[in-house]
Amino acid sequence: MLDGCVPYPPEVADRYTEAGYWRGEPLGRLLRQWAAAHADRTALVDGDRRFTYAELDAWADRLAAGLHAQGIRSRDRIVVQLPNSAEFVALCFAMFRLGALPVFALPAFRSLEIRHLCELSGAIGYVVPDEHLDFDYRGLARQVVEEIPALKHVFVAGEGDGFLGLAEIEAEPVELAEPDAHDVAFFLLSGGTTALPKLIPRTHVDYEYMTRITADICELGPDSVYLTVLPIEFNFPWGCPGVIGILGVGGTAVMARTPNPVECFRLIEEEGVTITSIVPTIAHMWLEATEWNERDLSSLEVIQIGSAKLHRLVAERIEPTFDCRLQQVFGMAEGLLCFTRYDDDNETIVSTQGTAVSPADEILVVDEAGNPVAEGEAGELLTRGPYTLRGYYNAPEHNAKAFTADGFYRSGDLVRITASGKLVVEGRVKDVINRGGDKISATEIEGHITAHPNVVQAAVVPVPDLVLGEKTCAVIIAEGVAPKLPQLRKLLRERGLADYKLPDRVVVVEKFPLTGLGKVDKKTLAARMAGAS
Ligand code: J2J
Repeated sequence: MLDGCVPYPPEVADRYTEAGYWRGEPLGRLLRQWAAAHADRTALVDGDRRFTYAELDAWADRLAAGLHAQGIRSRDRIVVQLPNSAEFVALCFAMFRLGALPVFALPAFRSLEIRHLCELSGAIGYVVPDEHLDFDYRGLARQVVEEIPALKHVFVAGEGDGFLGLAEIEAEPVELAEPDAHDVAFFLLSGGTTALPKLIPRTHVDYEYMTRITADICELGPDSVYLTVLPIEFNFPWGCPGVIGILGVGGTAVMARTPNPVECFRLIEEEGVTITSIVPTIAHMWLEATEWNERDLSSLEVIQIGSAKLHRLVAERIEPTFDCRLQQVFGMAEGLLCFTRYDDDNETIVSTQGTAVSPADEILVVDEAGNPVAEGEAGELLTRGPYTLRGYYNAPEHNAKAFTADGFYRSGDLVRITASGKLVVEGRVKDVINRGGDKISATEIEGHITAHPNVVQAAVVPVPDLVLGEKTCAVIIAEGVAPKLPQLRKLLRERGLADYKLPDRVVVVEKFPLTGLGKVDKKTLAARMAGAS
């Protein structure tokens, strides 16, 4: 395995292989098999463009040869920041064939996050669109390239304008050595428990298993049509079962550029979408939109909702409004997925996050001392299994805290298991704000806010919000004139932060409540802020 990754212990890996979970085939080879089985079926729909499996397969070969000709080799890291698009899929499979490693960056990321990802991954390349949602990514790339000398290659999906366009590098397919299926295929990002995101190495075998088992639970087949609504770099739309899961059964993945119901409902009607995955905030927006949007959504069979707590009242409206099933999903880029099942009773579907997708997933619910809680009590969720990581990339010190000695990942989520064995998310112990499914590290934002000359101390806490679930409240102790919200937002934006991380509220206080250990008591502070709005 790539240096800096923590492999599964050999006896565990053997067990997963013997049980048939891990099949030992790299993702690049799998696309070839899917293309052989479904050559003329539509694999991808992106705007006016449609790609058959044979076309996608050939495209990935030409791109792999092109990257190789540019000097990209096996295990080279490339930060990929593309909108939902056919290019993203073709490029990833090209890199899988080459053994080069995509590092997934959200389109919302700006210079600070991209710089961090490049440095952390040791990337030699960066792929951007020319423009997306009125933002000039080539400008961002120019800025990043200047600051990161190791970044030797920038490729642009669209007009290169000084950089190489992805279409320009395509070349006649060449013979390439296949990567080891047990090695890393790509890197996902952690949801911000630390000041800056950590890299999650996902292997070919673990990811293929996860997509296969979830496609099976969702009963996907060649006639299934998946609508990619969330950013494709996010684990949920990419592989739960998402784009890879649908390709594995010969179905079609349709790309939406935004979650806007005007765009998404049109695509559902025109393409006969059967399944999609969204976050509660989008579910809320779509429910409202059904009141005025008259598109025919009757092809929808299931809507998966996850990434943040789904309010029961919203959950109850999904099936009657869309005349399709609701599937609650509790997941994490680190691995473990829990789904409600189609044959669960209605109460289970609206009020729980279901059960783990693999029989080999191991779940522990523990108290602060690390001991299992009494049945039905809430505690921290610990997990390990055939598609859950054993360590973040190049992070030995953090890994020592984030994993138990026997390889369980400490999720930072507070959960309880009901009498019938279903998981319910109760809250979390990690210092994260879950803003409509976007995870924001409180520590990261506090660090940037205290860069303001008049801020002595800052504590960032979540406050409840009807639409987003949670919003970000910055509580500050100031010296002299305290900055107002617009000033703080401007400061953070100038420091290169993504927009979704900017605080929604700022409150000035004289002092913070403290815990017995003298640390800021964030629970009490959050409760005060929730009451103060
Ligand atoms: C409450 N909190 C939830 C839920 C995730 C599928 C679905 C989601 C993610 C994801 C994902 C939740 N209710 N139903 O990767 O493949 C919070 C938890 C969790 C964190 C993980 C997938 N579903 N969460 O959200 O890595 O706090 O992955 O630990 O972005 O989201 O965030 P992330």
